[in-house]
Amino acid sequence: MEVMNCKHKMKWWKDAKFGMFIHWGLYAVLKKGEWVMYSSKIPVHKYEKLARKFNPIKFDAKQWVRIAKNAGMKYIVITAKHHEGFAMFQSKTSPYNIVDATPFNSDPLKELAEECQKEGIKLCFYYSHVIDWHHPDSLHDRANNTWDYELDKKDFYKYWNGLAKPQIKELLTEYGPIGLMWFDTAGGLSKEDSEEMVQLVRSLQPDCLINSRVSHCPGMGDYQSKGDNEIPMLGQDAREFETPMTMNQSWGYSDKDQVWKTTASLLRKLVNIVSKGGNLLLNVGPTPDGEIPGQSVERLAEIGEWLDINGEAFYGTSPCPYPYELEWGSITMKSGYLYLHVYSEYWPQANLQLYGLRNKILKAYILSDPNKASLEFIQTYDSETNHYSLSIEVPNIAPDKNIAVIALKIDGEIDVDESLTQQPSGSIRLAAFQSEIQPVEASGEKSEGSERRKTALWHFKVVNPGTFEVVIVNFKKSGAIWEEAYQNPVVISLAGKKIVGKAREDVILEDSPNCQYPYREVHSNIGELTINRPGVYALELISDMISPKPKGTEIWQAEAVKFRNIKLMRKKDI
Ligand code: H79
Repeated sequence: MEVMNCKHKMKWWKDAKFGMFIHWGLYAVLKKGEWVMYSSKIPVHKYEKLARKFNPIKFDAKQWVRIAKNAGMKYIVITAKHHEGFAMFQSKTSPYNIVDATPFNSDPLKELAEECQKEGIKLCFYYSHVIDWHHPDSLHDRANNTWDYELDKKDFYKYWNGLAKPQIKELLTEYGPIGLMWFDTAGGLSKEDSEEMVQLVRSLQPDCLINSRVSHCPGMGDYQSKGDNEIPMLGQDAREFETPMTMNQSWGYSDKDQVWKTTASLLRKLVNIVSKGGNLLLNVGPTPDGEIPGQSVERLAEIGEWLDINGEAFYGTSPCPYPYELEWGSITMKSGYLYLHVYSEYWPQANLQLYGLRNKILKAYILSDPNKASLEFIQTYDSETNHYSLSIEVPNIAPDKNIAVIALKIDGEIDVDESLTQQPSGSIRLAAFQSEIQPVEASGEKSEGSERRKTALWHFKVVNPGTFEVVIVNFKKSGAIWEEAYQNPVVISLAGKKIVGKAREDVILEDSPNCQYPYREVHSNIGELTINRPGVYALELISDMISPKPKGTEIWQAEAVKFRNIKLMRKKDI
């Protein structure tokens, strides 16, 4: 019963796919993002004075909700209280709130609640339940206000019972039905206290969802919040997930930060996340006047235009049925349909090829074509290699400047070859999390002084043999030192051959659909390997950078360099 109930209440969120995150608080006045109080160690008595300057007369709930709705977003998560401790709602628990402490003298969350209700958008609240730099007793495991308060004088439960819990109660009783409570940075919170918070939310609004960041203990809440700006690999998460993401590099309004992702880049990330079974919670940071920045509004409108045309391949879809990411884009599906989202830069000259689809195709067409004109296609099967192949004839020019969707009407339930298979272009992608990991000794290779050194093993199917360039893909955090991560050469063995190479920063991708600030995608060319005939092969990697799956949520983005996958790029015939 409990399980069914749980599935049912997740449905709106599962189908929604796309939500708006809003970071708005007193910090907007200083225009330096939401961490400014901490980074500049601003004393409480001084920071409190910002409230007198906070008068967002241009705030218009109707307009905000319209911007979200036109973008194709189905829910809004707004910061009711961020780490600064200021309540952006009328709170009886503390006068440090937007109604009692500012000249604005009005409750924006009330207005948003009414407008969202009218427009069919789910309103959700972010609440910083552990970090609170204003309250003398809040206690986090690392980010505390130590310039005003002494850590050893703190009585955490004074904060927990005196502010956090009562404010949660206000938020869940005064604003109608709330879709989701979004918690953040639970560092140091005990399992019992996290569970108490979960129970409190459940007791007040049983249908309200809770994100996993309510606790640092793995598996809590209703779905997995990925790390800030983290996009997982296809199949990596056993639970439903959501990526919170910025459009520039900041959450709260910042006048300095003008590093905006393009609409094309945002759309690729959106489709990529949805094809992996996740949701995107895309952030805007309104100005101190109460306006969503124009750069955000423009991009959101363009995303909305794309979704107006291609929404069928997006809302209510299931993730890609393959165990590997496609090189030309992403796949989503619905009963009876497979949708191929082809990024315009990978639009093929004549034919789009897909391996491993066993279903008979009844019709192929471009989703944006109002006539749904049929595209020609050929399906083949090679019994010797047990290999299915599909080739679709497509127009020479991509029918969409961002992402063109090819709809495939299929016969029966989706049925694909789920083995790791080489892709039609010849390349092979092996994701870090898909490998079997062993201590290095097991492979007979001597450890070279690094405790972290491990062996990873993959098995995969090769259809077109040849000579391959071996590339290791990593994400590197801005400011990280590469050599500290890769202290030793990597060793790769395949088909009886072995290469030993130093992983270097050979190619840095400025814009990857999987990676963004504060990380960049780095490719390292290790060397060449030849595979002589089709078949199933094993590849073994020995490296310092192989780690078992991370537990819990990576809010702090602790890893300087993350090993992501190995790519074998087919260069020539044998
Ligand atoms: O609300 C947004 C962030 O403020 C919050 N999560 C998203 C959704 C968040 N809380 N903690 N963190 C993010 C990680 C903090 C990283 C930090 Fe820093 C590194 C804090 C201090 C050093 C970044 C760099 C912020 C200040 C300097």
